[in-house]
Amino acid sequence: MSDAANSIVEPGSMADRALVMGIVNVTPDSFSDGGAWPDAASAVQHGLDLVAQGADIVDVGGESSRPGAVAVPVEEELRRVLPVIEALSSHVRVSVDTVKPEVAEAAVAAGATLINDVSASLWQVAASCGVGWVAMHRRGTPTTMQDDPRYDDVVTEVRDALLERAARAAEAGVSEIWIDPGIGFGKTVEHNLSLLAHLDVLVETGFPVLVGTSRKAFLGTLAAGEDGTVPPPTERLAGSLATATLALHLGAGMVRVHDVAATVQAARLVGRTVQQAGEGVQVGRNSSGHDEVKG
Ligand code: HH2
Repeated sequence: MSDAANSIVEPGSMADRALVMGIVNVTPDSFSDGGAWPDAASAVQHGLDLVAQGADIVDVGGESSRPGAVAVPVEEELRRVLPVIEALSSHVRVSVDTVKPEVAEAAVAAGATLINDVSASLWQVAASCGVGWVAMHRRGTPTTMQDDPRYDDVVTEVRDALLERAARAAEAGVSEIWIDPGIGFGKTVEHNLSLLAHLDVLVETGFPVLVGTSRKAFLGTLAAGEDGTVPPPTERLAGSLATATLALHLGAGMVRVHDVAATVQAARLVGRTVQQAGEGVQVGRNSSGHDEVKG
């Protein structure tokens, strides 16, 4: 594996633009691209295409987490993701999108250096494997999470839940910890918008922030025509780019997207704007930043 492909994001590192994570779903049922890359060869080619478009990391997943998704047995998830991770990890940094410790460990052995964990429960695996970890917030499981989600104060509750997990991971020795508000995971349209509008609250924790809005249902709802027609996931690029740009402007260090080329352009634009203002894009914030959190 090349050094570039293997690099861990250093705390406090600066860059010209924030990172773009390209999505490689090796699944038959993902909400926007299920079945598009059904075998390892086509999934690897898709990953290489995303790298050519400028992806900094590719996120390989073998189990959909969309609302109502059915869990996949470990063996099947391994069969889907391992050959893809093995092939891609010599070209680009690879994360594995899984909630199963067995899959995370095998993925790291195959070359992944970041565990993208929508259950925010695998920090011990990340610690023992010596890789980075993404803690994403969610309420419930894919089967139940959209059944009337309620919060008193969604921004504070999500921040506090993520900080609690991130602190445990830091104690366990994980040196690269990302936090992610989990847009669409047990959240209404209003919850998603509040989390985006107040993303600075997550950024201020000091942990680098990852945001995934790409093609999600709330963008379809907000873009519905007067006749109520909701654009399908593949026709939500405008909302995906608008929300990615908003998140980057508010300080997200990475966005997780399907449409890499367009998002890289948007990230460059935000990066240049921030530099024009005399600042820099801080990608890897101090990963022990929980010590600095106020309130
Ligand atoms: N969203 C999805 C999956 N994984 N990981 C993080 N960290 N943040 C997210 O917002 C996130 C995620 C859902 O998107 P997708 O992978 O396109 O769909 P599916 O879960 O149906 O495969």
